[in-house]
Amino acid sequence: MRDCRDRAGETCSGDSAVYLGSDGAVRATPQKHPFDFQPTNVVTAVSEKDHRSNLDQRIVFITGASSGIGKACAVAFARAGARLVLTARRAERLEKLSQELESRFSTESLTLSLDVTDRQAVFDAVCSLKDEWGAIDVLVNNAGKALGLDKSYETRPEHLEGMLETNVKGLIHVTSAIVPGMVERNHGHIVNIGSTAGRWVYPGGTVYCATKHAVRALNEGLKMDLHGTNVRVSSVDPGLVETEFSLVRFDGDADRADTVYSDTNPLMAEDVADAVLWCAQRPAHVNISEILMMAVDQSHATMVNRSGKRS
Ligand code: NDP
Ligand code: 8X3
Repeated sequence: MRDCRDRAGETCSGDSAVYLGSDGAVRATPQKHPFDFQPTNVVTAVSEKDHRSNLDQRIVFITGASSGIGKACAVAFARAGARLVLTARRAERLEKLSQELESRFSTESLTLSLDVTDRQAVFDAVCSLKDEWGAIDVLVNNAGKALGLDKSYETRPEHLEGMLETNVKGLIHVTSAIVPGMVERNHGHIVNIGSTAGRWVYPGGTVYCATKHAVRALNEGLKMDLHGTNVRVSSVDPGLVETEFSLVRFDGDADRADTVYSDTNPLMAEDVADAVLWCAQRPAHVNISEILMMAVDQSHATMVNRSGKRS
C-alpha cells in the first residue's frame, strides 16, 4: 500500500483507482494535491467508503445524530472513513443508524443515549469512553431545537427552558467535557451547528434566535480560548433545512411543519453535512471560522421564494 501525506500530516492510503466523494460522486484518486479532484468514468470501486480521506479512522463525536443534520453528518463522516460516537436521546434510532453505517461503509461506531442538557451525564459519558474511543478528533455540536413561534414575552416557560438548556447550555456541557482532552493532545476540531438565526432575528423566533446568537458568540470565543493550540473551531450556519426541526418546533403538528418546506426548495441535511465535512477536511493549518449557507430560494431570514418546488 502506498502511503502519502498531505500538508496536514494526515495519512492517506493511495491504493484505490477511484473513490466516492462526500457527494456520492465517483472520482479518481487525486494525483497531485489531495483536494485536486480528477473526475473520471472509470468505475471500479465497489465500496461506498472514501478510501483516500484524511479522516480515515479519526474519531468523530456527533450530538443529535438521531435525525436531520446530525444523522447526515454521521453518514458523511462514515463515508470518509471516520469512526463515530453517535449520541442523542433516542437510542433505538442511533442503533439503526449504526447498523446502516456498518453495512454501507464498514463503519465502527459507538452509540450513546445522551441528553446534552444533563451536565453530569455528559461528563460521565465522555469519561466512560475507553481508550480506543476517548481521543476524539472532531466534535460536531449539532443537537438543538426551536420550540414554538411566539413573541418573546409570551414564550412558554418549558419552551424557554428547552431551547436555552439544549442549544446553549447543552453545547457548553459537551464542549467542556471534550475540549480539555483536545487541548492535552494539541489536536482536535469543534464544528458548531449555528444558524442564520444567529445573525438575523425574525418574528416569533426571538428566543430561538437568541440561543443561536449565543452559539455564534461561543464559537468566536472558543477559538480565542484555544488561541495558540492546534485545536480548530468552526461554525456552519444554515438557513432553512428540511428536517424534523419544524415538526419539533410545532410539537408534532406535521401539517403545520410541512407548510414550512412545501412550496419552496430548502437546503437538505446532506448539504449541511457536506459543509461540515469540508471544514474538517481542510489541511490542519487551515481553520474555517464560519460558513453561512442558504438555499437559493432564501435570501434573508424571512425572504423565502415560495413559488413552488422545482422539478
Ligand atoms: P432535527 O429535529 O431533525 O434534529 C435535532 C437533533 O437534536 C435530533 O437528533 C435530536 O435527537 C437532538 N436533540 C434534541 N434535543 C436534545 C437533547 N436534549 N440532547 C441530545 N440531543 C438532542 O433538526 P435539525 O437536524 O434541523 O437540527 C440540528 C441542528 O441544526 C440544531 O442545532 C438546529 O438548531 C440547527 N439548524 C437547523 C436548521 C433547520 O432549518 N432545520 C437551520 C439552521 C440550524 P433526540 O431527540 O433523539 O435526542
Ligand atoms: C433554523 C433556521 O430560520 O428556520 O435555525 O429558524 S430558521
